[in-house]
Parts: sequence; structure tokens; C-alpha cells
Amino acid sequence: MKNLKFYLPLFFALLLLSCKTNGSSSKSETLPVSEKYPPVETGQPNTAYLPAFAGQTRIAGVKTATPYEVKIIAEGLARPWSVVPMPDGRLLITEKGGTLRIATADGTLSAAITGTLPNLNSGGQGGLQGLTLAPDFETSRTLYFMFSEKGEQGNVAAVAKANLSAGETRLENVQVIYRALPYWEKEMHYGGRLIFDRKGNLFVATGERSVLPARYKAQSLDNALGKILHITTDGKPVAGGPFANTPGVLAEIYSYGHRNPLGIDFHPATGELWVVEMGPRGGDELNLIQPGKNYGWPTVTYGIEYNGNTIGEGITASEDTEQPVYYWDPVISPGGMTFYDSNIIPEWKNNLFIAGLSSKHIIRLVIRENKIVGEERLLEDQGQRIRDVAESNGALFAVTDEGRLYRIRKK
Ligand SMILES: [Ca+2]
Repeated sequence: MKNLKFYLPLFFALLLLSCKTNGSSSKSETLPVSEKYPPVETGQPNTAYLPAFAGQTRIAGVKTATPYEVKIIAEGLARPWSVVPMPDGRLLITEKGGTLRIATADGTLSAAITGTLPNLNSGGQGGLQGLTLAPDFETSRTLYFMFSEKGEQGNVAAVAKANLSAGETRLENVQVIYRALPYWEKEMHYGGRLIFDRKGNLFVATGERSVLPARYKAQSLDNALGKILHITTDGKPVAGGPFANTPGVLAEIYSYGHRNPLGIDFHPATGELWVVEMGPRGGDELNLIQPGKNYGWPTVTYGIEYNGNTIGEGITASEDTEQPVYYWDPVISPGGMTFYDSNIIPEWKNNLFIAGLSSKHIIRLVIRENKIVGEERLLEDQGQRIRDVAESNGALFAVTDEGRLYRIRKK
């Protein structure tokens, strides 16, 4: 931090340059935003680190021109974690303690859907977490989810499948298909989000469990911590993965060097996989996931320890690690995220919406050619820790730690 005096002016000069560049480039004239604003983040950064390229943080602000309404359509959810659109327009919501609820698009909640989640440990950051519906859900009623499971050697992020009972009251045939080993006692940094790809396999995001010895496991390939994994619905590695033929390496590893990835979605136009991960102090990251790549944690990061110390050698870039597309300092503490894949609000088409926990707002990012070109904050006046956000029929739905379900839709 002793170089702060030297780096801080440089940092702001670069920021200014980045705004100027974006404001005057011909590309910006094709943006579906009428005006550009100063960056939405005005707070003091925690670090003196410089971005690797202009626009990697504190991009120009944007404002949605289309009139939209924000409505709390339900309250009283018990620590909702995941909100997932159903094919019929309703929403399936997981609750941390191990229950689910179905909400109609106008917020009528079902009774709690129960079912045996064997050895669920909802302590700390754990519990029933991410959820995704099987591609044939309408006929099979099969869903896949992640939860933290207590075992004899500690806790583990587990992937399970189950069927929603005909009366939508229970989960049936619960079966764990995968465990992100090894076990650790600590009840933190499970990751916990999963998504189906177009071929019917699962991408699974796991965290590094927030203990120093496990932190470095994000860099080694003999374990499933701090990774994006690619597994079949039987929990086996998807064939042909980047490490399929590397001895001593888990064949299900798709990318590595992640801290606590909590949001995952495919870009609707490019089909590419994007992941947002919770960083330490000052290092939340949005990453574009490519097979076999190293995303740096904990040796390369834009964050610092909570006590202010550098992490490792304080390196933000290296040749063998991928740069985040975007990062936040101070942090937003990202939860879930969704791309907006609808024409109802045309200026939102293919934008990314990210739930902000500590920041208490939804982040809207405008993306052009895999670069962030605009940032906006929604629900900033609500004071809620946003845990997850999803899009259904052109409306956004968000759940909060305080138990609310929000709907944001065109007026
Ligand atoms: Ca990284």
C-alpha cells in the first residue's frame, strides 16, 4: 500500500482515459443507450491495482430508457437462494434451509416443498443452493440442484437430482450424483450454482472452501475445489474435456483458479459460458469461461486480504492466467446472474444482470464483443441483499436474503 500515492493518480488517469475512449469511439454510437454517464461506482477503491485494459472496471454508467416498474410480489421467503423460471411461467425458488417454493408470475407462493435432503448442512454459507431444471422437465419433472452435505470428514458441495412430485409438494427420488471433494470442516465458499448446456450435460461451479490450505487447491487439478466442472447427469466427467487425457487430473475439470463462483449463465447470442465469482476485498470478477484455462485465484487477483495485506505476491496479471472481463473494487459480492434473452425491453437484450449482496442492488452490464461497455444499478433504493436474479418472459425476478421476491418489468 506504500505505493498508493504513486499509483492512485495513474489509476484515475487511466479511468479518465477509459471513459474518454468509450465516449468517443465509433463503436459507442451503435450502443442502444441514448447517453453515457460517469461510472456508477464513485467509492474509494481498496487497492491501488491498475486494470489490465481500459474498461475492465468502472466503465461508463448507463441508464435504462424504457419505463419499467419494480414490485415486491412476495415476502416471507426463508433465505431464498435460487430463483429459476419454469416452462409454464412460474418460478421455482430454493430456500437455504432445504425447502423449495413455487411462485406464480404475480407472486402467489406455494407451501414449502419438502423432501429428504440427506445430511443437508445449512450452517454458515451452506444449504440448499443452485437449481436447474432438466431439459425434459415438463415430462420427467426432474430437477438438479446443489447443496452442502455433511459427511464424516466434514462438508462438501454435492450435486443431486430429484423429481418434483405430481402434486408439487415433495421432492422424490433424491439422489446425489456428484461430490466436489475433498471434504472440509469450514462451512464457507461452496460455490453452488449449476446449469445445463445444450447437449444435456451440467456445468457446476464450486468454491475453494475458504481455508488457506484449500485456497491453493483452486490451482491444483487433483481436486474439485475452486473449479468449473463439466459432468453428465450421472455425475461422470463429460468426455473430451480439456483434461480428459492428463494423468492425475480430475477429468471433469473445465476451468480452474476460481474463488467462490456464484453466478453462471450462457450468453444468449454467442453461447459462451460466463461466470461471476465473489472475490476477497476488492476482487469480485466476471469471467468468460474457456476450457482448460486458469482464472488465477489465489496467485493472481485484483483483491486483497480483508486485513489489507496483499494476497500472495500481489500479482494482478500473468501470462498463464486469464484476465477477468470485468472486476469490482469495492466489491459488489455477486450472487446469481442471468442474461436477458427477450425482446420485451429491447435495450436489455443480451445484457447481463447480476445479483449484488453487499452492494444491495442488481448490476446491469451492457456487453459488446465480450467487453463491458456500460454499467447500471437497479433496486438501489431497496436496501436488500440480492441473492439471485432470473429472467422469465421478459421480466426480471430477484430474491433477497430478507425474503422478498421482486418483479421488474416493462411498464
Ligand atoms: Ca481471476
